[in-house]
Amino acid sequence: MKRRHFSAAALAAVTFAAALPALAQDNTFKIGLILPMTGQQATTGRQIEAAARLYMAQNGDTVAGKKIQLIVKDDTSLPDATRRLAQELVVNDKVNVLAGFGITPSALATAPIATQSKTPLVVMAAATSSITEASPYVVRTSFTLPQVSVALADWAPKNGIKKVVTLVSDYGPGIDAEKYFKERLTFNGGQVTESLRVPMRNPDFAPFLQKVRDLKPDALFVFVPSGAGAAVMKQFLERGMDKAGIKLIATGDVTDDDQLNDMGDGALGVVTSHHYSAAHPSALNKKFVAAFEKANKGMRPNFMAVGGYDGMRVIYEALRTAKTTGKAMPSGDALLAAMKGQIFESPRGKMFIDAQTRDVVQDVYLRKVEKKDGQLFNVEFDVIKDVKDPGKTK
Ligand code: VNL
Repeated sequence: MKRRHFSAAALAAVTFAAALPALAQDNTFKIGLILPMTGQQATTGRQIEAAARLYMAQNGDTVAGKKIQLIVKDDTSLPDATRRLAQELVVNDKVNVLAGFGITPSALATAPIATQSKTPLVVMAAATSSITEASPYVVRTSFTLPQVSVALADWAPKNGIKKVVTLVSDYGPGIDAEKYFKERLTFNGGQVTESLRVPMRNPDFAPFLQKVRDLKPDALFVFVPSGAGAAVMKQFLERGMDKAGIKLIATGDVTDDDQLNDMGDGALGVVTSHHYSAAHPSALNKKFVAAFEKANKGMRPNFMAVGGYDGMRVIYEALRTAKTTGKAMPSGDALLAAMKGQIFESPRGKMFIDAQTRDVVQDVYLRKVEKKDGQLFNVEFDVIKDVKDPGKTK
């Protein structure tokens, strides 16, 4: 009798213990944040993780009665690892949202998992136009290369730049940048006299720049992913391209706020187009930059940080507004629906998630590198409002 009583209690204890994780899980909203924390794109991972943590520090970790858990995974900048980690996060951790994605191949490799598991996939960094078409569960908070490249191709011919050589990283975003820059420049009466592509992994810019020197265009247009800009700038200056009368124009990935201040005065005057500058003169951005620097030993936020910060905003707001029954966790479809059409002020300016394309619609700025209080910044001097991704076919 005594023994039976004991085992009943033990059984109850076991049952209770087994129920605990289930209860905890029911109330925990999990965000699987997959980033390149090491490898070639490590600066992108560092910026986005810092931004996501800042967003949580500022906005708390409870939304609509749910506890937010951020699970950060390092994909070492390799797409096979991204896909495997996403699979594990969905199957084992049962994450509610997948987020991050430092490079296009990582986002494309993971898109089918989002589709199969009906999990929203928030792209905070990668910027090839077609990514949003790889799965109906993709939502993007970064930018697209076509979006920013056409602005520069409109500016250039009005500013004495008619003949241009393009130099891009040889993969998705570079090919987008090359195509849309060339199309628009040609439409505007300019000419791309040569299109050069450099390998994405361990690029050596020297032989390409030598070729550009011989071709003597009015300007060299460059796209390289975040982290590679300083090397381009250094070699451009070392080869005396500027002194040979060749202007450097680029997407803002090159004069990346993560590296710009260490590029030296040779970077002064470089004109770029992009959606975010740490020098964007809004009250919200000043607050964002100050808080980010304070939380990260003075590290200046770049466009990757803003993609991560806004991505967290899109996820929090979706959880807050998604349709659910009672206290249940919203489904992936309900979250996705609540992400579509979000419109808000970002540190970059006004930002909008187009409900049809799930891509970001935003202002694109023309900027020039200038010195402010002894530091180099991308200072905005013109803006094109509400730019949709020109790469969308529908
Ligand atoms: C991509 C586009 C990556 C722009 C970047 O930095 C970037 C991409 C890592 O789509 O792979 O600046």
